[in-house]
Amino acid sequence: MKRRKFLKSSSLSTAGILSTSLLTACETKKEQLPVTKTIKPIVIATWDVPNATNKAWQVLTNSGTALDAVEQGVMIEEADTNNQSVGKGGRPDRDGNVTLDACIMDKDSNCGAVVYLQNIVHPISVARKVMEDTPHVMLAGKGAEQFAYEKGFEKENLLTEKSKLEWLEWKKTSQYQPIINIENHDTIGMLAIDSKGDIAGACTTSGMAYKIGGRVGDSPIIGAGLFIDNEIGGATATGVGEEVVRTVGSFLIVELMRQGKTPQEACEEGVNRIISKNKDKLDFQIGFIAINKKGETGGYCIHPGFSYRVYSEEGHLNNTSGSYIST
Ligand code: SD4
Repeated sequence: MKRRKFLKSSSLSTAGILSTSLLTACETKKEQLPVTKTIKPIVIATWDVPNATNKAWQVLTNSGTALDAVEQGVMIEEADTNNQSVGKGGRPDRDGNVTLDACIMDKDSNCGAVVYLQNIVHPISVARKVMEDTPHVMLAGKGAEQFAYEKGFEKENLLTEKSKLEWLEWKKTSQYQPIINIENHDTIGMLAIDSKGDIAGACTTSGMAYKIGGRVGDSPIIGAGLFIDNEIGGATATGVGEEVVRTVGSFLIVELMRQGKTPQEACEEGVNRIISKNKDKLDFQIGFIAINKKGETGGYCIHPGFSYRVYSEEGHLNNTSGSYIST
């Protein structure tokens, strides 16, 4: 009896020790394992572009990558002739030529861009081909157009009747002077996080209306119109590109987030940097949006009237209030 009792109690205590030590080991192991966070996809875009963010959201919720989401999202605006700042239907330069700029950047800091591209509806997809199929980052003008045809893109007239008539009207009074103005807003910059937590961005525009032929803005310039660092976040810009280029705006905003600022704080500081360089002539529009690795977003603009769309599990939000300053 005594022996049995002894064996039983010793086996129980051994089991106890074992289970305790196993438990401790498990707990220790659990502590050492990386915390598995639920990653929530999210997309954010400049201006009120629900069709574009809807498209990107569909891609993200069907397990698509952030890169596919931003490309397919902005393609909606490129094809929409009612949007006169992007793609087909974009306002022409002062000679009546529609010239498009776009860039794209992925989670591995690969990037591609096209500038001064004519006759192609989807510059963003040509930019992606530059990124994926060439050793280069940027193709311009005729070279970019030729490359697009080689990749199977079709030639199309981008100047719609509406944009043509407006341009003809403009010519009557403009004395051929490009206007640095706020009339041409709707350039689309889009940032997304996919279900793996990876970030990508795209930016596409027909640029400033009635610009001098050959002019290129910030939108296709990596660091200015768009920048992604998959460890930190992403930012993209809309508005007068010359001002964004002068401060390398999107790169600046990502670096400010790296230093600990929230996307909102970083966008505000990016805009304030531009204001500080233009104290006496704030007659132009600049807006930035940003996202960080946690999925927090922000946006800020020099002038009222700026908005940006966010689509996440929490729904579809059009942010307008508190995202701008009046000058
Ligand atoms: C550009 N940033 O070409 C573009 C124009 C723009 O809303 O964003 N318009 O300078």
